[in-house]
Amino acid sequence: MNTVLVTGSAGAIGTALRRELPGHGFAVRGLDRRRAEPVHPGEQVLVGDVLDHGALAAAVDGVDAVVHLASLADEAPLDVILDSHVRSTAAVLEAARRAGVSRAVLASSNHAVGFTPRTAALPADAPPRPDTFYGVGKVAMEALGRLYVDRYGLAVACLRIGSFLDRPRTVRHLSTWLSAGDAGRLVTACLTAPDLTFATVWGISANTRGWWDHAAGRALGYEPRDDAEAYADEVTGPTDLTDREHAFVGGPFTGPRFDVGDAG
Ligand code: 15L
Repeated sequence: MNTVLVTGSAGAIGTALRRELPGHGFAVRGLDRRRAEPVHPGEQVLVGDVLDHGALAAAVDGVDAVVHLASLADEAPLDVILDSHVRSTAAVLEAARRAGVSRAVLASSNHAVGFTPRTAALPADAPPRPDTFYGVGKVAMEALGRLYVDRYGLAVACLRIGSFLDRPRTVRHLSTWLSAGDAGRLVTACLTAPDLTFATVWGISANTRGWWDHAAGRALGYEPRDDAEAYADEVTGPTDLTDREHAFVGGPFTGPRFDVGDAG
């Protein structure tokens, strides 16, 4: 069985992947600064920081692939973003390369392209248009992935994740939701696609109202099954498509609440 290192394994997506990936045939080794209860008997759970060279080197030793999730999931001052997204990704990719690990899946975000306006079937390789320092960090993360593909021949998939939640809470989430089951299917596709070199793929479910094109994910074998529409009666929020919630990929992150002046 292939073993996968999941960084940020105590977080929401990390916990979901620890649940889901064994059902897809992977043994998971988790690494997180916080101790997480194992969700499967015998699961390997390591406590450590990806910026701690020794802890990271021990964590990647002997694994077949890395899924790098460890990072903040929100806007923060630029210095914090540089550590959380840029230095951490550089450390993980370099540790993977040194350990002979040939494949990495990186948790990018829709906010790497958050200022992209609404259009029909937006491709997953839309060029960078970050909406925040957080989005800038994700652009840099993707660039580091590309560097390790071109310079060292790693296979790297960058997931431009939408809204990973147990269930959609707002009207925007009816387009952007990613379920836990689909997160497991998406990461499995990225870990197993035979022809992967470098790809950016949307991390969303098969949402009826989705406007981000699934083609790149499908090309890797991702077949999402869940649809946020099942929760449409429960959600609230603006419905006007000209509202920034819907007019841009990044929704609320494009608004004045996230002006970057004070965050630097
Ligand atoms: C993200 O990338 C964030 O981590 C999360 O907090 C949400 O803002 C999500 O995107 C989203 O766009 O809904």
